[in-house]
Amino acid sequence: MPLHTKKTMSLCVKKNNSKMKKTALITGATSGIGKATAQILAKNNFKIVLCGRRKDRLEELEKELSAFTEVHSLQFDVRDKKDVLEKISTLPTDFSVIDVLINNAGNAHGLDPIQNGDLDDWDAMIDINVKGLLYVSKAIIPQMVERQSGHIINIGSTAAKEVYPNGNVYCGSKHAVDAITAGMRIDLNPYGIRVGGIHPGMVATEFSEVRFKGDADRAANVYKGFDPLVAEDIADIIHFVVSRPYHVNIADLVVMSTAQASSTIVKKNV
Ligand code: NDP
Ligand code: 8X3
Repeated sequence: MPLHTKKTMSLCVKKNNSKMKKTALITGATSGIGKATAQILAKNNFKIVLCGRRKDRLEELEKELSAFTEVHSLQFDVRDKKDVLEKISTLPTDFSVIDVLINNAGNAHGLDPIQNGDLDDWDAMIDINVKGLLYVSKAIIPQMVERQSGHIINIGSTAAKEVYPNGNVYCGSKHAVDAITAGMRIDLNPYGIRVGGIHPGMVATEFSEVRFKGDADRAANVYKGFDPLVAEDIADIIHFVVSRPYHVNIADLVVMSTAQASSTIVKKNV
């Protein structure tokens, strides 16, 4: 076969593959679970829209994943309603049809008894974990409803299922994510949209560094003495969930390390 025909054929295959690919928009893709999810989906035939606030990390990850797939980055703070809606509405045509939305951006801020809680920490957790998830969903759901297809995965937590000492507002925010997930599944059921929640236990990411405001020693101590989950464990599961046949919706998953039995019971080697 002449070389130029071979080249044209391989270009066609590439283009067709690109058309067959689904697009996943992942919030909180600059770190931890979101980043690992972007990495695994990029290597498994998804186009990726990376979202986060840290521009340098978005750029670095976009470069890394471009070796595997088409990638586009959106920089926004999920708390900024106007910016969330605007940025998502400016997605280039090739990325504008979102098949899979992974609402992952979130963090705990502080770990204090309710009487000592910091109002700014409370605002951050409610505004990011709950309202931010809603703003991003609001930007994407109408197109899924119109197409009568789509898949939304909300990252909750074991803190969505139980409350632990000093977890008060973080647990409240994640209980809200759990309830909103169930509500989405009910309201979007007539449109054939899949909605599920994934609820990890302790995962060694930057999560505790954020919770303890950069106190790296205190953060590292959280994961000492046992094998915690790592971001790739949850990313693997997300990949499994999004690659099921369309009639299968994994509605609710709680995932802990073997060492963890509940939010407060962890078998540690002392
Ligand atoms: P990381 O701190 O590693 O990642 C958090 C991600 O959220 C970052 O990419 C961060 O990006 C993004 N983010 C935080 N605030 C905002 C904001 N205001 N606007 C936009 N993006 C934001 O933590 P994890 O990967 O562990 O956390 C991911 C999700 O998993 C969270 O919802 C968390 O609650 C949940 N989870 C985590 C567990 C754990 O033990 N680690 C256990 C259970 C659930 P950037 O700063 O660049 O904006
Ligand atoms: C994070 C779980 O128990 O570390 O969502 O706060 S925990």
